[in-house]
Amino acid sequence: MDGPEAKSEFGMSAIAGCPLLPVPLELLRSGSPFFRFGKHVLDFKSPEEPSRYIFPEQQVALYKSCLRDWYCLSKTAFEHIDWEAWTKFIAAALTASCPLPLFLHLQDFGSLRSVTSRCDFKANLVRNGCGGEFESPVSSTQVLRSLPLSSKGSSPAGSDVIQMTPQEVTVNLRPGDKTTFQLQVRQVEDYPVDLYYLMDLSLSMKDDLDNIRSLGTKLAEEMRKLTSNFRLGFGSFVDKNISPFSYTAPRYQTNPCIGYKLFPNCVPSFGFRHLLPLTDRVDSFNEEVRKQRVSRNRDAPEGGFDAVLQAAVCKEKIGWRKDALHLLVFTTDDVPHIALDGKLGGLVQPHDGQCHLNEDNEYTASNQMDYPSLALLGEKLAENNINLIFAVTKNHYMLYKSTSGKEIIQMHGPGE
Ligand SMILES: [Ca+2]
Repeated sequence: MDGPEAKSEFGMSAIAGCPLLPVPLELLRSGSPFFRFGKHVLDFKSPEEPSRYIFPEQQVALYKSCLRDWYCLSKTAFEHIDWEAWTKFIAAALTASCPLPLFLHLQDFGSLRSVTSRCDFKANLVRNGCGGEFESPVSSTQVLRSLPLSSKGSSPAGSDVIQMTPQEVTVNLRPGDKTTFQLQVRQVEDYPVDLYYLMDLSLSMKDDLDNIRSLGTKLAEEMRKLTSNFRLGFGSFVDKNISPFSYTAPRYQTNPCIGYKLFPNCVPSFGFRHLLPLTDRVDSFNEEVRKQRVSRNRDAPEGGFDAVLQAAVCKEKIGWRKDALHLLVFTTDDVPHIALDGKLGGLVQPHDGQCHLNEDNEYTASNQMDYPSLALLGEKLAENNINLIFAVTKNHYMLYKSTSGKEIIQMHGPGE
């Protein structure tokens, strides 16, 4: 036998040879730093001084001298790094000192009769003679903020609506440990809901506009079943009013429908117009929708994502309330333009994700920046805590579903 097993067996047989020796023997697997050039380094924490290295014979003599004091202290893996000298020492110890106890690699705490690890279960440490203080941190859970649940969403103005308690918890866990704590969740009554309605006003939507004229009343009626704290806002979009997205010839400047027999009169194309900040006055919504007229533009995809981004980031203009549920309903009957489409019109500047509404609530960067990317849209919607709901025609249902993963409403109307 060779290697660690052989050494271990040798050590145990040495113990067995001493009838009064209840001695645990520990063979450490270390030591190369303490054995250099065939000599032992005892003061390895001091500056390098080869002249102080000792030969194996000196090391054996040193250890033998320890036996006179009943036990031998060793912090080096003597047996591991210099097996030959170690066997000489053991042999000498057995003949000269037996039945004196022999302790090797004694830790500097606890009973001198123990050889043990510093890191163990407390019961084991006590059993092995450790009588000092134990460092044994326990896992802890501390609730830092626990405001009571709100009963109603329409509680006093300025106070936060609380639907979950506690709000802040600190957990300190030892590795592998686990903990439990209680969470209470309650959906309050009358939770405030903001719904901003974003409408495609391209020509193909003219049939839908009639349906939408009564939408405000219907929405308010339905939402009132869920909450009495409901606000409704309204904005519209078409597409960028530059070529090739829209008709830009001088004759179309004021009426892009001119010469179009089916619908000869309409308003110029525009990127996005914020028409009604969120309000609890449903009649304002109906009135605003009633005033809207459709436009006409050239290509099938529309610029609605420009409008979605503005509705998301212009929170003060739109009037999103801090504690309300934010719903942004996006209606369209066609596919959207997305980032890089703007290059067709010479718009090479990517969207900067900022609000660009002027005093008249018109989107001013429409003809300066590209359409936003889906990634930018997702980022801004998440940042402003806005749930985007697509209300689209059946033929584009799958397209919008794949771009969002959010809720999709199929619109049913003429021309389907
Ligand atoms: Ca278009």
